[in-house]
Amino acid sequence: MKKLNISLLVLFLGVALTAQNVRTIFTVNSGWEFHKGNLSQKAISDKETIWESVSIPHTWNNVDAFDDERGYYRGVGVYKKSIIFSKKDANKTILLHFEGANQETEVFVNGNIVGTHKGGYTAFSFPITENLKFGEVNEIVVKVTNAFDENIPTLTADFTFFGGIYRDIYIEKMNQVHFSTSKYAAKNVLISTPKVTKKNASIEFKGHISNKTTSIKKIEVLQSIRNGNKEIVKEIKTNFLLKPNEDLKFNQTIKDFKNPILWSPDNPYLYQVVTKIIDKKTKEILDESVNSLGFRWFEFDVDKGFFMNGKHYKLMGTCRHQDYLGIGNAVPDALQVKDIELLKAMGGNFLRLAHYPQDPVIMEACDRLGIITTVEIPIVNYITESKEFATNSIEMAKEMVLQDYNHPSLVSWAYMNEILLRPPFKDNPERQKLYYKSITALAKDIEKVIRELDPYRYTMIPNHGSFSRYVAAELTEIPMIVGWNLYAGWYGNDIRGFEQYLDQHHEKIKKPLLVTEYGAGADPRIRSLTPERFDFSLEYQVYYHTHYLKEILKRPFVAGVNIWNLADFASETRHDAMPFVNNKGIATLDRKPKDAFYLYQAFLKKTPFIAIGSKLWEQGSGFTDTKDGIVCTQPISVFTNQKSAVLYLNGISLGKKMSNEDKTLVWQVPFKNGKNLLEVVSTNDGKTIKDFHSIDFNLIAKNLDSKLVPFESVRITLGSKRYFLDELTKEIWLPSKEYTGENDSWGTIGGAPFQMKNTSRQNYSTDQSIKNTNNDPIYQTQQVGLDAFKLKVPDGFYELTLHFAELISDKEKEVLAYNLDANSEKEAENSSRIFDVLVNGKVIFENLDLLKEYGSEKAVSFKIKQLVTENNGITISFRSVKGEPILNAVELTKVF
Ligand code: GCB
Ligand code: CA
Repeated sequence: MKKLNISLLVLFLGVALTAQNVRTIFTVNSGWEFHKGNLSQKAISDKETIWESVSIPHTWNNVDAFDDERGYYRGVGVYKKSIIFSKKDANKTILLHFEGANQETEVFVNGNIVGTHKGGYTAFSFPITENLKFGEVNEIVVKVTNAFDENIPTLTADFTFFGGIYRDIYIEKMNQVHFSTSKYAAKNVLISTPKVTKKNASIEFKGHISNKTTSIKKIEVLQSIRNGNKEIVKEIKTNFLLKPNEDLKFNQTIKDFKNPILWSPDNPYLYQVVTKIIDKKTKEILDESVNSLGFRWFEFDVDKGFFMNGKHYKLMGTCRHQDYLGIGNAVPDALQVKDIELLKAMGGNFLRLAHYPQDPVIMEACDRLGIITTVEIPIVNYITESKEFATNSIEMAKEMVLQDYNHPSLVSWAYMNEILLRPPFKDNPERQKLYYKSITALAKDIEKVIRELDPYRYTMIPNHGSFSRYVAAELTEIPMIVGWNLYAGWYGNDIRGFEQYLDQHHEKIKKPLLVTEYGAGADPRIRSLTPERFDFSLEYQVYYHTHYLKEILKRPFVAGVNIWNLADFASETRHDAMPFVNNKGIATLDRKPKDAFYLYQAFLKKTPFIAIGSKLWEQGSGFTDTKDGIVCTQPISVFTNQKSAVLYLNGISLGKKMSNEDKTLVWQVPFKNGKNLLEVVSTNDGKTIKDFHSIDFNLIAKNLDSKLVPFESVRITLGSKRYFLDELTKEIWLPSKEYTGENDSWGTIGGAPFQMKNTSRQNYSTDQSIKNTNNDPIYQTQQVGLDAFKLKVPDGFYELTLHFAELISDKEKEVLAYNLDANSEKEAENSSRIFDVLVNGKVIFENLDLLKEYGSEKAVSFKIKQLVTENNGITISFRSVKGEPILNAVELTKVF
């Protein structure tokens, strides 16, 4: 016991002694003050200036990127902070390291500029020693701007450019002799494994050592490799002589690392490399660097796909954006890592860090969990044909490679996403040719730089589905892998266009293929029993991915795929069902799985898996199957990789189903009013797995005055086939139908669903968000030119709410007016409509002119109290004064 204590004491002392000397690294995230807007040096120190106290990670767009208004603040924000360094630090080299700030940054220490950085997604470090006062208070000021800059990628894109210091800030204190990394904020030791086999591996270590002293230093660089049990398995050391003020480039190699335990998605085995600079004279450790190391070899084959360590892997995964519900891109590390765990839980083994390098914790998690990765610089959609733009792009490429160089999970670098999506100079072919030339030239330059820095990985360009354009611009020629972002069945009408595209590539381009994006939008609040393109239902997303998955798995030449996207993400330019959000995630903005996520689990997971779908909805609603029925039958999907399963409703079996090629079992479930408990059980080879889901069902009688299911309330969206869940009230809005005559109890009479001109979006055609509501989908569809809407409810006192929104925008009206064919003239006239609304024959609104009174794309609701007597029910009728009347939604509640 005593002996142990002494040895422990010695151990602690030992640690304490070395720890004093080597580099210390810590975050300086706390205690910042922030001012939105630019400030002069004078205003920064002015007592009148108003500051808000914040901590890093921080963005100034977490609110305005999600609010009801278009646009978000793109400009300067100023951060400042006091910091004290002890006098003992005076002989150190001190770096300020930023993991990322969007997108241009200037850093000042005590009023002096210490560095500037361009680009929102890569790290940067500035030495600040010379500007510090030791033993006194220092002031750090950081100015960041996310304003548009034509010379900095990204210029435009389908995601929000949240501004601010949104990743960690670190201080690094080191000795005068140290690994120098401030250039490109590179990894302090670059480690590669040029040759790996099962029997033997070679390892290369590269870096720079700086001697900031005025004397010659004799040093030793020691590389110690520890295995997973943290036992030293290999060491090498090399002596170097450092002249005063020298920045020495070093290079060490191990040629015979015997029987390496290989890194792979199945077994992501990591070694640990500790590199030390040791003073030969004093034996003092001057600097220390820690890195992980994984041994693997890999290859992309044109016909057979991806191989790692000789084994075939179909790379199945997603892309990822870095933002999160309510906090934008200022996401704490712990939450970021959960994304990689989510991908792993999906059964994924592949991640495309699109469209930019991400927080270091992401790739660290991928190394640890066995997720293969690609990463890219954020050139998206357009380039600027300037020297600065090219230089900034190249600098970013260098930063990316030198910062992410050591990750065993990383197999390819990428750049230029969909660069020919909307090439400018449409009306000037000669000019456009020059633009194309600039793109090709820039691609070649970036390709060259990346290959020189890292000859051990692949390169890739992700294109959109416009085959010949990219071939003509040589963009399928320049990189080693061709990526395609394919959306047949979403943007493109015919879903089979997907497999045709794949086969076309395989036939014509002799390069490995990755499907770098594919996806369909699904608003978690929308479901449909008749899913169709652009309805944004969870069900259409499942349909789309089922088709794609099967086609992908059939084709070995498809090396890998990345679903667009792991989760929904902020995109300020989008106005779909959920404004300012791209809903192609297979998880929500706060990472709740959508049904498509379970589909992937069923296809990809190797362990027994079963899940009941529609989990995002704990509510259900619908009309009884028959007039005097007491149940409503609706389908429930179960996703499983098992051979069969039985579904129970409130303990009663609904029968056994055998698995099929879609790995989706569908039961027709007779829901009753109130709680419905679903339990699915699968027993195969003696093993049982289960899943549960409880649905609170709001049953409405088909015959609205049924005695068996008394009427309480109903909510109907017109011109729509979707079910919509209001997340606040938990009420469900049901699709509309036509009133078919005396035997029917409710529906529309006359008119047709709204249909926007000049769009491929079919029924769900407004790509406009609706102001003054969070429930845009209720207002985005409507019945146009209707005569009436009938609800034959029993006698009583009711509250009736009519919901309107003029969907023809002012912009649309202009287009129509200029388009002088007969039809559009009629259309333009229709767009300014005036009508009367009557309830049970009584005029409620006379000459209602929504456009004039409220403007277009505004949610307009009217509540009306209505007494119903003598079995008359409620009839809302419309009388045109000018143009066609409209109605978007109806809500009816019985008061008593
Ligand atoms: C793409 C883009 C991506 C978009 C996506 C979409 O091809 O690369 O940035 O978000 O399509 O959803 O339209
Ligand atoms: Ca971080």
